[in-house]
Amino acid sequence: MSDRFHETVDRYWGQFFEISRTVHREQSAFQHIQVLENRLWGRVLVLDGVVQTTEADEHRYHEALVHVPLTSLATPRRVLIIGGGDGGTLREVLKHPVERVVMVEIDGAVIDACRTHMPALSAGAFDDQRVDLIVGDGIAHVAHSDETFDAILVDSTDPGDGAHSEAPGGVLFTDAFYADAARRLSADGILAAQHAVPFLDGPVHRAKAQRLARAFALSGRYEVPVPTYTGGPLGLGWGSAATDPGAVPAATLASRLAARGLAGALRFYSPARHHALFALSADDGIDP
Ligand code: AG3
Repeated sequence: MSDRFHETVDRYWGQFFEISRTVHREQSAFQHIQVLENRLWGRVLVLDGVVQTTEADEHRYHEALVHVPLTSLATPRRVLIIGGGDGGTLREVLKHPVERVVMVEIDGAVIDACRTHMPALSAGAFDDQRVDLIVGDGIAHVAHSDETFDAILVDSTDPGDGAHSEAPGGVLFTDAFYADAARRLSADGILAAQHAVPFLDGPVHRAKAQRLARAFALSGRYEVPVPTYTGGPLGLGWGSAATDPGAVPAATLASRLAARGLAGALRFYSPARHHALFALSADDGIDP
C-alpha cells in the first residue's frame, strides 16, 4: 500500500491523501513544510499538518480571496498581501490593473519551496515589476508602515485558538492588528481575511467576525467551497469604512471585469458567484 498523509486540522475527524511522491519536507524556523503529490489533487502544500492548497482546487480559494474585494472596488491600485507565500494570491491580484503590490510573508522557506515545487501557483508573479516582496512580520509591517492600500488581503494559516493556536497565522487576528490594518486602508478600501472553516471552528470564526466589527464601520463574512478544506466551506471575513462587497450590483461587477479584461477569464469567480458567496445559512456554526 502506498503512503498516506493524514491531516491533523481537527482532533476528532479528518481526511487522508494517498502520497504518490513526497516532493519536499522541511522544518523551517516557523513551521513544518511539506509538498506532497497526489494523483487526484496534484501537488499539495501542507503546513504543520494542515492542507493549505492543492494544484487542482487552489484557484477557488485564491479567486474568492482576491476578486471579491478587488472587483468591489472601482480603482484598486495598491494592494497589501499578508502571508500568501505560495504566490496564488499574488498571481490573482496582478490580473487587476494594480500599480503596486506589497507582500509580507513571514516564512521565506514557504516562498522558496512553492516557487521550486509548485511553480504554477505563482506563475511568474514574484518577478512582476509591480511587486515588493518582503520576508518579514506582517503585523509589524502594518503597525509601522505609513503607506495606505486599497485592499489588504490576509492569506494565512488558520486563525487558531484551538489545536493550531501556535501556528504563525494565529497572531494575525487580534484587535490590534485589525485596528492597524484599518488605518492602512484608503477611504473606500477593503480588508479580506481567511477565517478557517466555520462549521468546524465556529467559535474561532465568530470571534474573528466580532473583532472585524469592532475595527471597521462595515464588516461581514462570506464563504468559499474548496474541496480539500474539510468540514464545509472556508470562511472569510471582510472589513471596510465605506464599501460593502456584498452589496455591489452584479452589473457593476460585470462591467469592471470586462474593463479589466477578466470577463470569462477566471475559472471560479463570476458576478453570480460573488453574490452566491455571501448567501450564508444559519447552520454554519456562527449564528447561535
Ligand atoms: N490558507 C488557508 C488555508 C486554510 C486551511 N484551513 C483548514 N483547512 N481548516 C491557504 C494558503 C493558500 N495561499
